[in-house]
Amino acid sequence: MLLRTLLLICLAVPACGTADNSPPPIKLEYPAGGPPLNEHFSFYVLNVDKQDATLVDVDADMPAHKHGILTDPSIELQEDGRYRVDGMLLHMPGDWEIYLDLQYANGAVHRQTIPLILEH
Ligand SMILES: [Cu+2]
Repeated sequence: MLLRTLLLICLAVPACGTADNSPPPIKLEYPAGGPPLNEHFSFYVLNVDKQDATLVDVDADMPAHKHGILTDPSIELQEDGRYRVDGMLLHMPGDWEIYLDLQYANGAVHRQTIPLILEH
């Protein structure tokens, strides 16, 4: 919930993130038109490299329904520093959470949760 609050604040304040030396936040680049319903798709994860981290796993759940996804997405680092995630499949509409597991230089893995509402 704290992360969601911070994201909303950052969206509302144009200069957010420039007042200190913190790296730019992780961003997701979905296909044009947004993530499709019940179709395999790929997306990109941006700014992982700017945090001196490595993307080691991607997963997703619908917490309200207590279930996850039916695929095991693969991750590929691109030459431009973005990560391409293939094999994502969100099989029903509603409130999803995308999970990004980032490993930092000290070996610690931290999970970032990105909310996603999939329309009918
Ligand atoms: Cu569900």
